[in-house]
Amino acid sequence: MVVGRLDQKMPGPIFCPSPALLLNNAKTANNTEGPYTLDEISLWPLPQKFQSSAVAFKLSPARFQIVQAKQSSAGPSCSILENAFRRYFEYIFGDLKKPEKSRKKVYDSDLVELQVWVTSADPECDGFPSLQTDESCEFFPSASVLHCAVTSMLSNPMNDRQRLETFSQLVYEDDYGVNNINKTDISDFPRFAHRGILLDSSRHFLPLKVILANLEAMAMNKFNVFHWHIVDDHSFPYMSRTFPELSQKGAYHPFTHVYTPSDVKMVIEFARMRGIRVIPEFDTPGHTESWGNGIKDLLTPCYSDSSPSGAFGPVNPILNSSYDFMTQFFKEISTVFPDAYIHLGGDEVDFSCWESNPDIQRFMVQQGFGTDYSKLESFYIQRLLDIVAATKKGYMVWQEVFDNGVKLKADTQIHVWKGRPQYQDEMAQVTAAGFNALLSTPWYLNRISYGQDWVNIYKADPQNFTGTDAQKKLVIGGEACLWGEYVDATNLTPRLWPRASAVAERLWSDKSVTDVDNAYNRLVQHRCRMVK
Ligand code: CP6
Repeated sequence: MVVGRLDQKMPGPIFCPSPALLLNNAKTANNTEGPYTLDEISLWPLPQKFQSSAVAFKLSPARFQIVQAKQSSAGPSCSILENAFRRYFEYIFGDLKKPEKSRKKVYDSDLVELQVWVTSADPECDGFPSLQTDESCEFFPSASVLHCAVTSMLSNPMNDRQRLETFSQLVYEDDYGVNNINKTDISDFPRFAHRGILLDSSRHFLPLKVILANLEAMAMNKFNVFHWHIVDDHSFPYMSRTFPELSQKGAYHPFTHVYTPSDVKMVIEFARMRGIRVIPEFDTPGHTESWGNGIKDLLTPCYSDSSPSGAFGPVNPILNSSYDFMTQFFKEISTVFPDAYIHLGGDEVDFSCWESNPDIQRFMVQQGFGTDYSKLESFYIQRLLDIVAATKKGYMVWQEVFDNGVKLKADTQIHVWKGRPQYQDEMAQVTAAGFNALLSTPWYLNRISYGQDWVNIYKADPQNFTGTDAQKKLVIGGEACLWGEYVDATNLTPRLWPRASAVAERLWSDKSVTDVDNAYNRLVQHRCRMVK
């Protein structure tokens, strides 16, 4: 076995091929067909409208700056802009304060400014992104300044992140180590408003650092929703102010494996700076084993041979105390998480424990539910939805809630995740009933196989089902899911990326962007950017 020695040369800085190099490679692979031009190869996800030219401008870190345009409506203290300008400058030129980085590249700069023009009505920029946030942007250079503008008056500094991400992807180093950007006109907007990633912090605890790193990768791919599947059967790491026993007794460790109120705040603020919404999921009545440790009588006692077996099932739907608990709990959640939506789960409810319990059997008879336990599930969900609606939040639910015929508010979003018989049928049924739908079935990234499985991920399309135009419009997007049974801090990043990038392009770029070979060339380079 060869063991590395300390005096051996350490690997140098990561080298990402320039767009020109990639094009040469692509040429030899006989892969130059299509309307794509040289610079376009490096953009991910591909913009909606794009025109580039071979005219290159030099950028000197000593002279170039990112500023707000004079006409911009955001105030000088807009935190999102300040933060994004600083991050992206460093991202493009490196940290100039570090001695090895201060390359003192003082040369003439063709471009002296990137001017960002925001037309938001929120000068302090202290708002949060929402489903309605306009993420469109225009991008055009002229003379010595590069202008970034937004077309819509509804627009918001949130989408500044999208522009700066695109801008940074356009910058490349030439053979002399000089940063260049080619003259490029871009008019861009997302195809879908909801572009999410689900992380599961219950099966394995995910340290804050891992979550933040993932938010950074999400920003590079223009994802805008972090679906935080924060608790489940295995552990309850969310530290509740109202019910501290939940994490004290339900987390893997009461101090080290929990998300404190300040941790949660940090995740929300880090995401906000990147135009990302944080939607927490508190999945009930199933998937709640860990809740039972802290809250007496919350879960249904299971029976075997007419006596309690010691095991517990889903939330007990026949006790008023269960609903009193949910009322207080979701009141807290609705204030801790600023997003207008909460994910309420409602998936995979195992009926066997309810069936075994004589009190539940009696309740079924009283209510006239017969032996149809999905009616009992609906009874619970109905009451939960009323509780959450009273907090003025909208809700998302997994598809079973719709499948079981629960009466839902019109703005409920149905999250499709099952594959049988076909997700296309489910998307058609959900939208035919007039509900917003989002898709995850083809994007279970916890599933792995050998080889380039990003291709099937890339080919799936949330609007690929039989239905009217009105139905297609009800599709608000989708989410890549990374369930945590076999994922922790050690393997999360490589399991998720760059395959999640394939989902990002499907949800952002135009429907017609389906050329796998072209995507491959851009993805290779985008992956390299993310590694860097
Ligand atoms: N946990 C919860 C899970 C899953 C779901 N809900 C799940 C089911 C099937 C697969 C992966 C994950 N682990 N709460 C379903 C939405 Cl393949």
